[in-house]
Amino acid sequence: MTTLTPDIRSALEQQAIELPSWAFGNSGTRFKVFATPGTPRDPYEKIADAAEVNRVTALAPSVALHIPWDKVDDYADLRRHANDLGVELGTINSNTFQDDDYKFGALTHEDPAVRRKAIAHHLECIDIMDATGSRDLKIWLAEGSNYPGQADLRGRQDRLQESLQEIYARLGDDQRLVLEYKFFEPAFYHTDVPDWGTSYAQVAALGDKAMVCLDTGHHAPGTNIEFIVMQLQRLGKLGSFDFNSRFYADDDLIVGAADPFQLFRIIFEVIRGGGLNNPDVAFMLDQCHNVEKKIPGQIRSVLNVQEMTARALLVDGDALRAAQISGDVLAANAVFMDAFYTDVRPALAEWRESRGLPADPMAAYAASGYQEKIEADRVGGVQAGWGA
Ligand code: LRH
Ligand code: MN
Ligand code: MN
Repeated sequence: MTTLTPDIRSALEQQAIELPSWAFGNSGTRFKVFATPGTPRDPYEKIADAAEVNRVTALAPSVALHIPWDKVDDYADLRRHANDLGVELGTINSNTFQDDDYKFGALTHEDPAVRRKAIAHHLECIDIMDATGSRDLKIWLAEGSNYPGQADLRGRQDRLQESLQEIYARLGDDQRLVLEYKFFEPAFYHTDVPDWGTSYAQVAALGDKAMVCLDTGHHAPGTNIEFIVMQLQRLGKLGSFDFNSRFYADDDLIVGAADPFQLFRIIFEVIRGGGLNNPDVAFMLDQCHNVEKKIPGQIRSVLNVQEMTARALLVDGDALRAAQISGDVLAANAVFMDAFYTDVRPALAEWRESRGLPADPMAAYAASGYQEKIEADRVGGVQAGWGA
């Protein structure tokens, strides 16, 4: 069995992966949303479910909220509820994609009144962050156009910067803004923040508290995502990840499911760039569980990240460098692949047990009775927020 060195164990022990509240709600495609028994009826229940993931894995100490999906009257109370369950409230995600006023844009809109409304929403999100103790405001903009000529591409970039500056100015000293890019969808011709370069240009112009958010599902097929990870870290602007996996587009499947090797390569670059367990680089999930059970789906996800982190930590850095310097292509690749092909699951199970955690968190959750209880208690769960 592979042994995990004390250094590797210590790195794994510090690992923290933030869960998205919306992963616990019902979700689907534009064709159908399937209701799952036991789905949370409000943000309090979403947080309770997230706390279960942390209870069996000790990997998920915080929960991201999406506003207005997770709107409550009293955020300090929601925070107490989370803390009572052993978790924190994390990133606040703004939402300017479900309001008729934003049909032609929000922060980029031609009409100052619409821009004002969208900016006000972000300022409200920052007020919420003050109450929840959250550090990060995550902005993803569903803005763009469908037809050539429809929109003034350049004017929209300028207005975006102006709007972001107003939002940025309201951040507290310990708060950050992370700007997420996505190459298409819902717009199909142009998107206002389509790629890391645009996000970088926009946040670099704001200042040190603005960073880029990299969602792994938001690139064209075949994109070398780990290269982007490397570059953003070189530039000191990799603020956070939205992890998920995809076969085709923004599938939001379980991280590490579609392409475990890609996840390994990404985490290897995070480690190489000093981003692992570095608070500047937040690890988050952004997933939806359309057909599988949601809590086990999240448990599987954080375990996948943990497994690939352990494997990436196993890369023999000295041997790799020696092979790289001597130009030994195949030896370098072999060092890399040896780590990737190492089955770390037995060692991780043993290590979990040594820390008083279940060796098999999936089995521990299944045996806990929690799923049966929520399925019996909760009737009429909410959607993840899509259309809600
Ligand atoms: C957009 C996105 C963004 C949203 C989330 C629900 O595709 O990745 O992060 O906030 O999905
Ligand atoms: Mn995302
Ligand atoms: Mn997405």
